[in-house]
Amino acid sequence: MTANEHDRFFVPAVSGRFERRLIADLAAGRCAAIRVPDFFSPDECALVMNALLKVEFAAYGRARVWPEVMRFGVGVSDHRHNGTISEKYWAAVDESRRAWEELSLPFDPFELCRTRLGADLPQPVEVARHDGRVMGAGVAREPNQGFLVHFDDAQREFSNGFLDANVICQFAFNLYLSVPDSGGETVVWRHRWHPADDKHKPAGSYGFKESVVGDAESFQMIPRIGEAVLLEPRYFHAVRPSGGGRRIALGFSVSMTDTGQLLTWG
Ligand SMILES: O=C(O)CCC(=O)C(=O)O
Ligand SMILES: [Fe+2]
Repeated sequence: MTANEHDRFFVPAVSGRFERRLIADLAAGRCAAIRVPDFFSPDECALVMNALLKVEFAAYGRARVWPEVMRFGVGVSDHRHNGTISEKYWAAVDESRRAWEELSLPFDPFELCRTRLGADLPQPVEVARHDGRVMGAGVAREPNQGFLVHFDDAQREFSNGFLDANVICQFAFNLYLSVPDSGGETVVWRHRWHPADDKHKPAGSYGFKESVVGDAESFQMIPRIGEAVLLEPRYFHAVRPSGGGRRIALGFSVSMTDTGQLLTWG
């Protein structure tokens, strides 16, 4: 296939909700992302954003994540040690849970995401467990300077038994609470990691040089406030730098198990 030919399965689907059929399409590779505008109402977004305006965000580890990305809450990616979850993660999860509770929101935004994400599914969407312990529910992420080209695949980053379930595939979930005036697009390339790609990866960085995607087909999504996106994170993807204004999204990973249940973790 040459670069200007189009794969009909490499498309973002758009819908009023996360239909069971579309989630199956994403898992099966019949689409590359699902976009649900107005997943949160403007009031719901404003409530969470106003609370987040009053707290300080912390940076992801700068050795691995540069340009700097800010976050409120904990992600397992900063607590990976030789392919396992380091013990410090669990204390950070407790701390993060407390910090979110201290916002005193009238609802738990991650729980609301899970409920709506699972509304058309036969099983509830739940937070994943690892060795019986409940993992983190997610983070508020602020990549104002963008995310480098990267892919996310826990089965490559962690050794077997990452979750207490038989995982079939993994998605990335984002709910946009604040978007910049310009920039901040999410770009997805029709290219999946190949061992030879590592020559485009500076040592220690989570990201690759853009040369890794070559002339692969791509699409971009301009985030809107209240929109939720579920994407296939094994496709290389990036976030472009923001041109003024904060770009803040609630984010977590989603794993589909062999019973079709969705489990979230961050
Ligand atoms: O913020 C976004 O749009 C995508 C961020 C990302 O890299 C991910 O969710 O895996
Ligand atoms: Fe990602």
